[in-house]
Amino acid sequence: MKEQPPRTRPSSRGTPTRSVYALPVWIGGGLAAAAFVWGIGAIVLDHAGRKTPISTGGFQPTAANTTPTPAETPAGMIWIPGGEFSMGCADPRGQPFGGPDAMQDARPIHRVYVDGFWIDRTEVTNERFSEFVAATGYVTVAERPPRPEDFPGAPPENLVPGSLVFTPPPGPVSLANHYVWWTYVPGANWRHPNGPESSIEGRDDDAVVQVAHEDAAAFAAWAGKRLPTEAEWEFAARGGLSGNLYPWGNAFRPAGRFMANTWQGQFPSENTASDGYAATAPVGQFPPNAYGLHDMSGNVWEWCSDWYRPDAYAMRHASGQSVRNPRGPNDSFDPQEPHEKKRVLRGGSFLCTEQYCARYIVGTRGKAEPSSGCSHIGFRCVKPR
Ligand SMILES: [Ca+2]
Ligand SMILES: [Ca+2]
Repeated sequence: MKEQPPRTRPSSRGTPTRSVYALPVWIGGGLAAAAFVWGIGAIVLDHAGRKTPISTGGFQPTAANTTPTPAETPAGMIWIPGGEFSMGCADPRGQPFGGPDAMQDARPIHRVYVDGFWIDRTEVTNERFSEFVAATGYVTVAERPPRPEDFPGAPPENLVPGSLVFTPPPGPVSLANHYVWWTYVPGANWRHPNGPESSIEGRDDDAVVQVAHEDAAAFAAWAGKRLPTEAEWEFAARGGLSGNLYPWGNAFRPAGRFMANTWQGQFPSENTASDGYAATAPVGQFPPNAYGLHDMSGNVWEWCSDWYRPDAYAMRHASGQSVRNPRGPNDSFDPQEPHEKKRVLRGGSFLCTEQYCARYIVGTRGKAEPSSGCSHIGFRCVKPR
């Protein structure tokens, strides 16, 4: 982290929804799990329309398409062949680095088919986002004054542009209340990720953060791309493997090597940065997966196009919905914050640790209120053939 902005408890500000409700990541857990009964032995349509029974436990090998790789590859992108794979995550509790959460929203594990696509080799960088802003004059959500109609009852003095910044407490705290380490900071935006005093100068290659979902989608449209579906993202992240815990395999630190920018030390007060980075890293500092993609675990969370529901996978099966190129549910529901719509995030961030989040595990799912930028949320794009 760079300099710390003044601490302001969002909940004490009578604040915009962004500050009060939009905190995206991992509030203890358990509530969502308790709210749903998970289907076992459901029927799923495969990509040929055949009904096949699924098991909640089983991963089957990835069957990548064998169609030829397109001759022309857009700059900075990698061709992902697509095919059929097992999507989801087994309960990681008890695994080394598996964390405290059952990850119920990532089950049942089920077969999904995606067409081939190109995907960015890395997260979108500050430099690339700067090019977009210079070319279009685009103003991100965090730079716009919050509209009174979006935050009824908020005092006008609170409707100031800003965004959510990780602000570590000085000592150990209960992990039950994430407001302790998140602060709505006026003036925080992609150019000033930790507040007005911070800067991205000299950080051209860092992943851009403080981008809302619509900001990421606007960048993608400008670049002739789009945000990935959750299924595309997971297919790419698995790198052709099946059931792997991480994009590179099953050992969190093979031969002691750090493979991703995550958190070391006691969360959230002690960040030892043993992996070399206390906050965002320049993209591509850690080894790629077998498809050549960097930072599919850690560094920054990545927006996907799907609405978030914890029962999205279960609903897909219960309805017999095709699992060919799934685009997610038609609406959002998060029982932890029922009044907020959420979009899917993937991959975890530099704040993820086995003490709290563990969503660097490849099949796990994140979520955030789409108007909320955060100091640990970024994105990458895909491009269909
Ligand atoms: Ca780190
Ligand atoms: Ca990432």
